[in-house]
Amino acid sequence: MNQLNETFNQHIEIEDDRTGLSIPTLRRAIADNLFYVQGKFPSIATENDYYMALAYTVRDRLLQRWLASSNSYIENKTRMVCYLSAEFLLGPHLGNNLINLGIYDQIHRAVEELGLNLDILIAQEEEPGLGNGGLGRLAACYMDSLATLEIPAIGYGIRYEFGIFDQEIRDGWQVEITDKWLRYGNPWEICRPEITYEVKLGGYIDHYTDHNGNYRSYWHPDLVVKGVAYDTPILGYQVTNANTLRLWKSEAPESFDFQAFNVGNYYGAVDKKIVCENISKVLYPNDEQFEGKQLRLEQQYFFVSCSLQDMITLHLLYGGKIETFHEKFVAQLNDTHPSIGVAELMRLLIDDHKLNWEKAWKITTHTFAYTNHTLLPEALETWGLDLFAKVLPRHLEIIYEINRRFLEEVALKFPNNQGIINSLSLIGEGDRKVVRMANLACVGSFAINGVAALHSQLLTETVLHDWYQLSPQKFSNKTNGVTPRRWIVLSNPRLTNLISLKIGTHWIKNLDELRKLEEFINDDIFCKSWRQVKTDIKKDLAQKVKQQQKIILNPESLFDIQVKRIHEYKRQHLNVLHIITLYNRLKKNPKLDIVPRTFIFGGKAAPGYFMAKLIIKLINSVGEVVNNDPDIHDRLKVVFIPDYNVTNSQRIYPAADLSEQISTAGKEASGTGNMKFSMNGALTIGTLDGANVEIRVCVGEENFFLFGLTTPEVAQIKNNGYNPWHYYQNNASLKEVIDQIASGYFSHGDYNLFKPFVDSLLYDDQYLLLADYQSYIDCQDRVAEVYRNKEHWAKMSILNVARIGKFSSDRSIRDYCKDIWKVHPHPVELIDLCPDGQCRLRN
Ligand code: 26W
Repeated sequence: MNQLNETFNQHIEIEDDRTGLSIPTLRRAIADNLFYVQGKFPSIATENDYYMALAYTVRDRLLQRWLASSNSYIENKTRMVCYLSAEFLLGPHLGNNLINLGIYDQIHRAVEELGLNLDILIAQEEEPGLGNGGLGRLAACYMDSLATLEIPAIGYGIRYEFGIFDQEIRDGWQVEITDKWLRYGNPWEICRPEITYEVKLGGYIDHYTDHNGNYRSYWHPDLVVKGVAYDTPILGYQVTNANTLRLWKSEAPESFDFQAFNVGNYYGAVDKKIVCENISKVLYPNDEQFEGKQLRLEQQYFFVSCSLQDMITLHLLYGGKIETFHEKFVAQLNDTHPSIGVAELMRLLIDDHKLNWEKAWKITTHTFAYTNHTLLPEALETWGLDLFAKVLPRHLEIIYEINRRFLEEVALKFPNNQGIINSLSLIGEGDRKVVRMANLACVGSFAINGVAALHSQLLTETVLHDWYQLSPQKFSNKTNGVTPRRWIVLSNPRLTNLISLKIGTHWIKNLDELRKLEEFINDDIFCKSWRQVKTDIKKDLAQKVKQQQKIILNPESLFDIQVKRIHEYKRQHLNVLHIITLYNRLKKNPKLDIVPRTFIFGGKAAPGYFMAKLIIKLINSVGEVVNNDPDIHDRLKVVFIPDYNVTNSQRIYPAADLSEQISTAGKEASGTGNMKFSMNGALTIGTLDGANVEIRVCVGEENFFLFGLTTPEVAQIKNNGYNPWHYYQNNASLKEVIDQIASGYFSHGDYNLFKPFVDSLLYDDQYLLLADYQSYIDCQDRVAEVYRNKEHWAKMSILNVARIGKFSSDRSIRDYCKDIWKVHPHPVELIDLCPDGQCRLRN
């Protein structure tokens, strides 16, 4: 801190201290921001003050690039990708921005010279957890790749005041704590109070004929809410392009204050204000489980309406005609959550911009493309008709009209086929009438894709089979990817350095170049360094676990990790069955020579998902017994790392030897954690599910531990009347494990605690754990044998990294650009926003 004082007294030859990248300038800028933004003297500044000062320093550099980008996109009237997503699970910005700006080392030095520690400052940032899991994190990776590939793009979503809950573990159970991520302010966002749109809700529709004789509708809403734009610049890696993530916050329109004053019902008006503000208040924490809540429908409509109004405003502002909207904008629907956009764009075009139906429909169906992210039937969004009519009366009319015209066409193409009409209808007519959002997305989109080869194929065979019959040309596969900037460079600097020493740094932008590592597979020194890197990272994680949970881990043991949302289809409990199997082997034969293993779990359960919460309790209960049994002698350890999020995951993926990707075949659409593990040199034990299939082909079958039933085998076993009892009765070690859980062995004798769990396995077992048990155990035994040969394991690990290039989100985004979006890179040049250093004096 004294050093900071000294810095102030130094005379610095000024580069512009808001854009300059030299170490003295950065140092000066940090000090400056501490004074003028945080309003603190170094002597009383907290770590958070320093973090904020640093964040503003980095933000200034971002803004220069962001303004240049927006300016250039507008001037050149470039075609834009709009990524519509109810979730963006960004993770902390600071480290990532330092990497993408290419100033990590400079900042490290500058901060050090100020007597501070960069790691500590980076750790101050509360991550924006505006997503549940895979879908939200994918959106964040795609934003990084879009900017890196210099594609003009806007991400549109919701600025939840409370993101995904923080998880604590008490007595082995999950406890949810509100995520107050905005508590200390958010230096990465820029509020745009002038960019607002009104969104109507509820009420009724009037019909009339206008003076040109056109039949028209007028919507009298119950409630009008205002959406305010909050922008976050997303900078690409080593480029000038910085795109916008625009998130909407809901507020009451100004008129409320006025009404309150006039009407005298102050409290009544304030109530309404709260209703408005509630819309963007909290992220729904359900993953893959649809819940037909009114507020959720309002959230979806709110952000989609603001976003489409914004796109139209931008288009008209820069001289576009409404008729050419779809030529300048393409809107990707990230699952069905934003699919109300199809009806909303029709409404905006017809009611507000006075286009006729045919023109509006042409524009709409040339604007949207839809990505499906799940096959689980319980995740499919269908809104009860009553609720839908109450919240969105005008949209229901529009949906009926879309449906009427559409089903006429279907009937022409498939005469006398009521079956296909029923399945394609936008309205489900079961015991309960519903609006089917997937069907709305399909009819309104020119392209439909799944997120891994197997998933895309299953879509055409199952949930979207009839859509595929109708319009096969709309369908394609776009296998997911993840950004190597966050998931290797930022989270694994040791591995990054080792790789870059051998093959340079181009791989960071062109991940296929990792292939050059294959050359060094027989270089003993390299292989040794590779192992050393992994061990060092495992030591770091062990240190952290010791600090936080007082559990001692052996960094020489096999780190066997499963981190992801807790869900029965992901089968964390199959992993537990294996742990208990090993435990029992050791109990029977304490001298048995087994490969020591550390089992690490992490993940949140949806708060209302009882079985998922019970699985967390089971993991912790088994851990308590195994970790403290003297017979085990530290050869097995079980750890549940609480509050799995982006920040924690960046420490976890690099430390893995073994990646658990063990979902029931046909259930995991893609998975993206599987890619992150493999990129960091973990080997995978997995089923033929989601992107595992493609990962295995790329890294080579001999470098992947495959087990379990295939998708067709799962279907067959179910068709034949699956009987979990049969497996239980005929497999002694399986029976022992289940009996043990049932007996209260892991619950201090309480045999009721895990009864629902045991019953669900024995009498239902939807996800075929018992059918896959032996195959999994045998495969795990193979894993252990291979791990004994550390040299061989290291080679397999290197090959996994060398061959993982396909799973960069850069590749995914290139595929979307070429096949679906038809957009091209638009490189931006850095312009001097302050020529002659005068910008702060100019008005
Ligand atoms: C309405 C409740 C709800 C909420 C979220 C239903 C469905 C979702 C998401 C679509 C679930 C999700 O995140 N799916 C995951 O998407 C990832 C990115 O494509 C895939 O890698 C995962 O396999 C898939 O489970």
